[in-house]
Amino acid sequence: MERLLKADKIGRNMVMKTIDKEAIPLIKKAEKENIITAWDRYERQKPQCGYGQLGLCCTLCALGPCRIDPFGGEPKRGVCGADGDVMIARNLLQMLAAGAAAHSDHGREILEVALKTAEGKAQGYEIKDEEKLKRIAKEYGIDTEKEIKEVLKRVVLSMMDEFGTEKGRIQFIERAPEKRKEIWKQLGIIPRGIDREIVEAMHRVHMGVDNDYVNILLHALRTSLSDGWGGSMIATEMSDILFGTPSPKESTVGFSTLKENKVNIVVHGHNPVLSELIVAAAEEKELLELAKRKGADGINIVGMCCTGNEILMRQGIPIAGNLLSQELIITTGAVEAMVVDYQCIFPAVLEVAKCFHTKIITTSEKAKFSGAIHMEFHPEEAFDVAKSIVKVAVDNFENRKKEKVLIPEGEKRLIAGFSCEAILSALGGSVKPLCDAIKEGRIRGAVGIVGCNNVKITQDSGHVRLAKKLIENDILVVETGCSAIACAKEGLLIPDAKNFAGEGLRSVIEKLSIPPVLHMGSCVDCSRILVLLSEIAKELNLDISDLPVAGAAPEWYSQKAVSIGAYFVASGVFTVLGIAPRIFGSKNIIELLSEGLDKTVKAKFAIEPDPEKAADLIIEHIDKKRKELGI
Ligand code: CUV
Repeated sequence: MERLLKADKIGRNMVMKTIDKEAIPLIKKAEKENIITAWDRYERQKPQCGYGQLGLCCTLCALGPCRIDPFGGEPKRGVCGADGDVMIARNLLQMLAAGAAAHSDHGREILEVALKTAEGKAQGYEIKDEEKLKRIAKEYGIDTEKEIKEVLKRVVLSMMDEFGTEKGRIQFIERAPEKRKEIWKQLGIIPRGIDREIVEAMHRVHMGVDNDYVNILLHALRTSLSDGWGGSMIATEMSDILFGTPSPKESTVGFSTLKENKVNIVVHGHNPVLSELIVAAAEEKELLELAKRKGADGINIVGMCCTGNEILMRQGIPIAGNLLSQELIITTGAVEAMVVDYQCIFPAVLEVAKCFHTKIITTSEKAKFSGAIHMEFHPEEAFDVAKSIVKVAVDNFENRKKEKVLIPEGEKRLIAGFSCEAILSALGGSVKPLCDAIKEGRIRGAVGIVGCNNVKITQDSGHVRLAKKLIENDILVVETGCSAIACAKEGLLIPDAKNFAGEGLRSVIEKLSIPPVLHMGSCVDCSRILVLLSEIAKELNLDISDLPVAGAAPEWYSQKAVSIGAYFVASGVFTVLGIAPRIFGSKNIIELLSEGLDKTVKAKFAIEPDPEKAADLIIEHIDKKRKELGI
């Protein structure tokens, strides 16, 4: 409770919206032109509902909405009789299930495209990483001597089976260290199938089903594992097979990646099956010629959020911003089209776009926005649709009003593309040099900073301050999602950022010519972090929970982040959250998610809104683990 109040106080006193320097002229422009952004809407929501913040509000069924008095008075129970523990646990599981569903459904769509590719029915897709396909085929026990498209088809069908799964145990679980699998087995939380766990979660939160908060939260862990080691891992691996496994690429970041003299297209959302083809379509001669005829010097694609991370990691396409940048980028007046698929897209982009010539183009049957142009994407005619989308943007260039354009200057460099394969290759083929550096203390530990932006924290400040303090203390940082974009804007994703690193870490990264903060990809690529941790643990013959590592989500907002946080902890990673989850109405649940989990899965959550203090907690944890290992 005390922590939550503290977090809220920080929220209320917040004067600064962002530390992104390129965002400031755009925020001023928005204010001047009366363009409403998420920060304004947040102000208008205040005070946010106190019951809701504590998790003591239930809207699951029509007996309610119900609420519970947090001070022990009446009402103590909802109409059905649920107490605060059950209410909070059910709300949390429902939130997590939505996040796991989002990641996993994204994974399923990649499989659908891959299947059509294997059958020769998809337009514009091919197998880019045969070596990886064969490696994964072996994990599934599939014969790799067959024709490559046949191998792909069999792998895809086996992965599709993971969703319903008859096997009763998803395949990639086998990648975890033995000790970890044993813990999951003892607790009975090995995921049986991706859809199964998510559907069961929705069943359990139905009124009158699971009324034991411990049991509900155990299933939450199982559901999260079906995401991290299931849906997300499948999304990552199959994306690598279709679009190539990322390797280090130099690019640029920020609003300044928009070009005044070019047609600017922002791809926003999550799934690379769309953004990859938009990038390819923008290279088509006829479209480039059309752009020229319209008076533009070319077509400029920039990414936003995780679909941006996907094309940045594989193709070096510039990344314009993260979650809280999406309205501001339209405010530049220089965006011909914002093309979206799904997840993390504010409905508000439509409203902002009304003030400019920007067209919002939706592409997914499951994610329509009223008022947007809908151009549906299907693998069979994907490249044609991609070209039509780019054409809409090019045609729109002549509607741009020069006097309304404001593109901030800056353009920071970054290096992205650190897949596990890329990290291993930088290390000379095995994790051993990294393990040695950890043992010798040149690297004190490693931390994965992940997740979003949230209006409750000055944009990017949580990610950047935490990352800076960690690298200063010789802790290697790996990042995904909006976190990686935040640190890129701050110049932490280039080898020159070694100047922010402590002496030990600097000596290692200098030798490898890598930055102190490694961009590992999009949110589904948090699964890469699991694989890397497993490799390190196996090399040292330890469990993940024995390693001097931690996770952090300093500015998280989304349901997906709940799932990521849960599978980090369930996989043995101590994880610090910068935003309080809605659990403070139950002492039992606070106790369970901290000490209770520590006793069972050997890792726990901590909540700390101040990034400096979060870093202290992490350093303390890492030093404790080092001591236990005698290093
Ligand atoms: Ni990509 S990290 S807002 S949900 S893109 Fe979505 Fe994960 Fe950023 Fe968060």
